[in-house]
Amino acid sequence: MMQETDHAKTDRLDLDDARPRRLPMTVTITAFERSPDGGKGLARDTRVRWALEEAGQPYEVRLVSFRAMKEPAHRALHPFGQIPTYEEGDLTLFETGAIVLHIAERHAGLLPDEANARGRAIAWMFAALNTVEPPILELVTAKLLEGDKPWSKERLPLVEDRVRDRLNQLSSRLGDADWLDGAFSAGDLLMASVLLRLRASGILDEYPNLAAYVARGEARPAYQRAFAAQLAVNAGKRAAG
Ligand SMILES: N[C@@H](CCC(=O)N[C@@H](CS)C(=O)NCC(=O)O)C(=O)O
Repeated sequence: MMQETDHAKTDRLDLDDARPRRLPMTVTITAFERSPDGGKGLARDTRVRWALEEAGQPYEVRLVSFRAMKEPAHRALHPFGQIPTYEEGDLTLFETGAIVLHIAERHAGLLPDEANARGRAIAWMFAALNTVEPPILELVTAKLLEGDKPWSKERLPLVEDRVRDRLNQLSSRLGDADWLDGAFSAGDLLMASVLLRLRASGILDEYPNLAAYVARGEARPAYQRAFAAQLAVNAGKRAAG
């Protein structure tokens, strides 16, 4: 066996010392200074907080007003002048799907290791945002922004039924499983976040397995921490916008 000389040992130590140290980078997200929901956790920063909590990653939050969100400094981070954004070193992201995927790809706990299972979990992320969320947002718009229109009463049942169509399909797929595809994943995190928006309408409760699925998501300690953090910002503040 070759003996390592003192000189070689010293060289290695020097090299080790010269190696750039990887300091953990601070993650900063943006959130409403005053959320329109008054802290019910429906603003989309909650999803990002939840993903970071699941991943065990610390983060900072920069609160922005509605006015500041539309100004050039924020638009440089988010082209559509919205929250949340995500900054980590020289990376800036917008869109909760992209942000949650970024977190999930870099940290354990949100995506399975096995390639096919990982692909399916990502498919559920897209399904949540691309297939299930749109009719739910349509319902929110119909109620909050169009409720006073003369045609609103006639349109609302159509919009509600489009939501029910999707929930019927989702409910059949979930069946009595705990999560959409095996263990909890970023797909479940986004799906539960999207479904949460329906609770006030009463429609979620028409699907006991989906209501229980959302409740399981909310019971996760990481969700509880995320919810509490956004509530701490919004509690007692008058909802604006
Ligand atoms: N598709 C975007 C939607 C972002 C979004 O709609 N953010 C809302 C808050 S939850 C917002 O900033 N609304 C204020 C506005 O659009 O002016 C995402 O998933 O990040």
